[in-house]
Amino acid sequence: MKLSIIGVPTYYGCDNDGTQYSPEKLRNANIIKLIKDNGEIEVADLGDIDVIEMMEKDKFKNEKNIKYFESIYDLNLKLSKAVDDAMDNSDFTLILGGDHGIGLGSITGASKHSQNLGVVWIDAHGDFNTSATSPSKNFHGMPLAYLCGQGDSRLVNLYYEGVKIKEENVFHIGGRDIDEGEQKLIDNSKVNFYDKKVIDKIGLEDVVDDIIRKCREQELDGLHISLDIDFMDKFIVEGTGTRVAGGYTVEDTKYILRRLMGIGIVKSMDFVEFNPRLDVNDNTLEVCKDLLSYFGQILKTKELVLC
Ligand SMILES: [Mn+2]
Repeated sequence: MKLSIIGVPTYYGCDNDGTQYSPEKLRNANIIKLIKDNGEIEVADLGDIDVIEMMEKDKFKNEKNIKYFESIYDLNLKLSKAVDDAMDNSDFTLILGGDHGIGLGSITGASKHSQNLGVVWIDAHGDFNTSATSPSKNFHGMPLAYLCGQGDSRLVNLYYEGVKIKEENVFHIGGRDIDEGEQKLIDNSKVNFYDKKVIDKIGLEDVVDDIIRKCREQELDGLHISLDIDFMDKFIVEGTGTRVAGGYTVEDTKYILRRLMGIGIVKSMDFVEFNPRLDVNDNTLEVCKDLLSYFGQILKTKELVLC
């Protein structure tokens, strides 16, 4: 098993200083060693994407509807290529954000490695705004819509011409803070949307069962997991910028990862929105370490009989 790791030190998509320190903080906390554990995984740390720095006063300079547009466009283009190349040379690629705006580049790169890619977006927020519906104009609330072909054609056609992911191949889990215009876009889409109401009603187990069944029915040959740590409850993850009550536990998150990775088509994953500057006593760092170490254990388990 060969694992590639790419860091994306940016906060431009959330406009909340601190997420750019996440890759460094995680590396310094020895997450590569934690993932490797007994050495069965060969890890290639490919370093960080080079992010163009922008001044705060220039954030709306050339695009009034998306903050820090130039840097966001550039880093996602570089990330698309980096993930595409990494996936050529490894079995699994892990992308460490940064804010969730990096999902555009990581999934664009991953989309080159499947005929029919699925995406599981684990998040308290929809991330399905376009620049027209977004109240904040922060790009981290938008990447999923652009990946599905909505909004500004410069971002939709990033890296290569065309829509990157079919709406019906998107599985969103954990939504509980959705903007009004965004909800309309979701309702009018074919995205599979398992929000808090659905999860409370049928439970996480049935949600994951449903996703796995659809992966088979729709004959997906690749699955990308995009994990925003704000999926977890606000009291569990102090070190993230947009915390929402009524969230889920570390065990819930591990359960989803274990089940999904068990079906054998997951080849890439984002780990985003950890903000070391907001963390209290490294509590959230410990949560991240626990999750990434668990992720390493799943990677090492060759034969999973979990579905
Ligand atoms: Mn998100």
